[in-house]
This record gives sequence, C-alpha cells and structure tokens, in this order.
Amino acid sequence: MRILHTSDWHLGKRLYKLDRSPEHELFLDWLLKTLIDQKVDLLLIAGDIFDTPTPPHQSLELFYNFLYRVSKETKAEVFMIAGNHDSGLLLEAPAKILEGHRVRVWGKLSSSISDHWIRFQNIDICALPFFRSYELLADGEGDALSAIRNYITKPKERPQLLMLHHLAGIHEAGGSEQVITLSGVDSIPTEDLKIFDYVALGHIHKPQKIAPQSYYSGSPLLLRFSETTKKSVILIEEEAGQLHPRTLPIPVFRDFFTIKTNEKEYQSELENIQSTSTLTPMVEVQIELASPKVGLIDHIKEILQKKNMELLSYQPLFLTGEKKEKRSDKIFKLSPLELFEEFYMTKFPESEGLPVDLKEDFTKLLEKVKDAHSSPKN
Ligand SMILES: [Mn+2]
Repeated sequence: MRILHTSDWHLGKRLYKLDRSPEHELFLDWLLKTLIDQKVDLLLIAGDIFDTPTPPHQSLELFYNFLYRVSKETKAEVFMIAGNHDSGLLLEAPAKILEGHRVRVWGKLSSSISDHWIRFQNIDICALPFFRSYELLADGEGDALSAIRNYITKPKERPQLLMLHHLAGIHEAGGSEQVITLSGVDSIPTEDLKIFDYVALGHIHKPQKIAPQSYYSGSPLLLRFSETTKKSVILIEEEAGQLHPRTLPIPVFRDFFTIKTNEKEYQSELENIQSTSTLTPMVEVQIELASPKVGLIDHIKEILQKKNMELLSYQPLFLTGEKKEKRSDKIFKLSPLELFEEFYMTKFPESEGLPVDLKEDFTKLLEKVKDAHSSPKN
C-alpha cells in the first residue's frame, strides 16, 4: 500500500505580478502521472491548498478538475485538511459530492474527536485541520496542548498516521509562512508524535524531517526568490505494518534567479545565467548603485529578453558615502512612511514611486495609530 504526502500547494498564489497557475498546472499534471506511475492508494494534502480563503475562480477550477481526474484516471483516494490560509468552510462545502469521488475533507475542527479518525486499509489515520484556540477550547478554559493530545490519542490497534497543519518540533522555516500561534500552542513537542508510524505535516514550506517518521513535505513551488531548497513530495510504502518514507523530487517548471550585482558586472552576470526550465525563467536583480541611473532597468530587461527571461523584481541598493549599507541595517533606520515606500517599490518595481493618494492615506493611518496609543482608554 502506498501513500503520497504533499502540502502547501497555495493555488492562486502570485509572486509580485507573476501568476503561478502555469506552474501549478504543470505540477498537477506531474502529480497525476506520479499517482498512476507509483500506484498510489492514498494522496494526502496537509493543508494550504489555496493561498487565500477566497481563491480566484480559476484556482477552484484547476483544483476540482484535478480531483475529478484523480477519481477518473487513478485508483487513489484523497484525504485533505484545511491549512491556515484556507477557508475550512469553503473546502467542506462540496464534501458530500467529493465523497462520491473518493475524496475526504476535514475543513474545521469537530467537537467530536472520532470525526477526525478514519481507517484506511490497515492504518488508522487522524486528520486534524488547522485550528484556532477558540475552536480547540470551547469554553476558553484549559490547556491547548492537552486538548490537542485528546484529539490525537487513540488506543493502538494497528499502525497510526497523523496528518496535521501545525508547527511541530524544531523546524526551519522557508520564509513564506504566516505565523500561526492562534492555536494556543507554539509548537507540538516531538514527544507527542512518537506513537505515530508516520506524521504528515503541513505549514512549513521547506521540506524536512523533524523527528523519526515525522516530515514536512514542503510546498511544491518556490514561493519566494529567497527559497533555494529543491522541492519534493514523500512516497510512503506500507509493508507488513511498517511505513517506509522516501522523497520524490518535483521537476522545476520555472527557474527563479536572484542576481546580486553592481554597475560594472551586471551585464556579464545576466548574460551568464543558464536555464533549461519549461516556463520563462524569472529574475530578481539586486544592484548596488552610487546614484539612480536612467535607462538601467530598460537595459537589464533588454539583456534578459534576448535570453527569453524576464525581470520580475528590481531592487537598487544605493551606496551611501564610503561604506555600503546592508539592506537589513538600512531597514531599521527608516521611518514607517519610508519603509512603506520601500515596500511599495519592491511590489511594483516599474512604478514611478508611491502614488500621492496612497501616501496621504498611509499618513492618515499612521496618525490614527499614534492617536490610539496616546489617548487614554476608559
Ligand atoms: Mn503554507
């Protein structure tokens, strides 16, 4: 029996202006083929299926067409849980129809613990969607960790697998995850995961093992330029009650390059980029400059265009005085408005700068915040 563990698809995600759906389409085609080739019996999606609680209609279509193809073209069943980015109610809305297609969904925490346990062949599976502390502790009383333990503990009659969208053990973040302490527990101790024969975790985007038999599969796509880890899914083979996981690498459908350069070297560095990815490679340029240089962006775009690549993010780093200032040091010296301007430029690198109306609105907002802090509350 074979199980495939995936998570954090983030359908509908954009990176700056780039729509990621072409990459998601290629990933789902690859996943469907993998389910067939590897004779997978059960596909796990450990949360953050969509990037937002109200995903674009195209993302919903992509997702449901994929589930339809899984039910028609493979023998696999699908178990999925909601992550902190998902709307549990949205995921559960078509639950009854999905059940007819061998798809099970856990969107919200049920007050009945047995709703979260399901038997699949000779394995007992506990599927726990992302939860907030008020869902876990109905009356707001008690200890969140003991409440979680109540959900994930069941007398052991056969191998047990836990699917969870939460922080567990000590992990290394990929940088694109939201903080989720809303559950009342910062991180579930690995001690509590020991009883399980496999723990399929979602939330952290960098694939990693955090304890024996406990894995974050990671997101199938890079969600930021700064992520450099190769992406993968985990194939778990069951043999005589033992679960053996192994990593299957996901092909790179689109390359993302960060080029840290300067005025002298940018041309040769850009010309040296090598890529064989199916989709147009995207480039982020961080360039050190003594002063703003007219026509530089156009020149960079021209070089990249000749290589069939695109400039997606442009970050000039201005050298002040003799010493160059690190970006991280610089950020701490900026006023909130300057920081907002900086943020705007990274979001819309081709714009002329922060529009006046946005600047006014932001300034008003700042004043409101200041007033709220200074006026005594009754
Ligand atoms: Mn995520």
